[in-house]
This record gives sequence, C-alpha cells and structure tokens, in this order.
Amino acid sequence: MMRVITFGTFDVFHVGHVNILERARLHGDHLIVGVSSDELNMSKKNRYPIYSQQDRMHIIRSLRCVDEVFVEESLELKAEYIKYYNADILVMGDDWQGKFDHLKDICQVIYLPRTPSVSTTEIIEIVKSDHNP
Ligand code: C2G
Repeated sequence: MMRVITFGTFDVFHVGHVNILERARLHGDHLIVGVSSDELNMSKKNRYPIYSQQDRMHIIRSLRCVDEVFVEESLELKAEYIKYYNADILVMGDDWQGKFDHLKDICQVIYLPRTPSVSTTEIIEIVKSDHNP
C-alpha cells in the first residue's frame, strides 16, 4: 500500500488541477491532499483565494481520485505532514522542481509536468477582460 501526498491551493478549480491529482493518484493506492489555508495564501500572495478554504476542500474531497484531505497551515511543515500522514511519496508540479529535494530522506519526491496554458491567474484575467468588459 503506497500512500501519496500532494499540496496546493486549488483555487478556481480547473483541468490542470484534475490532471495533477489523477496522475499523483496513479503513483500509489491512497492520495492525501493538503489544501493551503486562506491565511497561508494571504501571507504568501498577499490576497485571499477567490474560493474559501472550506469550498476548496469540499471540491477536492469530492474527487474520485482523492482519498483524504487536510488543511495545510504552513509551507514549512511539509516534513511533519508527510510523517503524520505516513506518506511514501510526495508529488508536486514541476513549478516546484528541486524545491523539495531535502525531503528525499523521508519519502520519495516526484515532480510532474504542469498542464500547459491553464492557470487560476489566467482564468481570473480572462474573466475580468473578455467576459466582463
Ligand atoms: N498545476 C498543474 N498545472 C497547471 C496548474 C497547476 O499541474 N496548469 C498543479 C501545480 O503544479 C500544483 C497543483 O496543481 O502542484 C496546485 O496548484 P496551485 O493551487 O497553484 O498550488 P500552489 O499554490 O503551487 O501550492 O505547499 C504548496 C502550496 O500549497 C502552494
């Protein structure tokens, strides 16, 4: 039984998010997702996500490829979360390439390629401009 863990905000949920979660799940039998808290986003990006933490967790929990969801309160606690959830593999998008290599002594670390041409930021920009002149 291989337990996979991944992290993200998953704001304005889109196909890039589904792709990484489905591919992460294929690396094991149980997928655990740490959803970044609203406060973590505020401290990191200086704005709150469009969707609330509660709604983002609800969406992620509803997916067939996801087995377990929790709130990620701090970016610095990855090692603690990995140990607490007994994860064997950490999966992250390759925008984080190399950033979590120090965790290789406690679990396997895999970076998967991002889905091209889709991002929450871009969706927000499109909705603001074309669709809402
Ligand atoms: N993603 C992807 N393809 C896209 C967009 C996103 O594969 N076109 C992936 C990201 O690489 C990430 C996951 O979807 O692995 C979630 O993306 P974000 O919500 O942007 O998460 P992020 O803010 O990078 O996570 O501990 C990490 C933090 O939680 C931050």
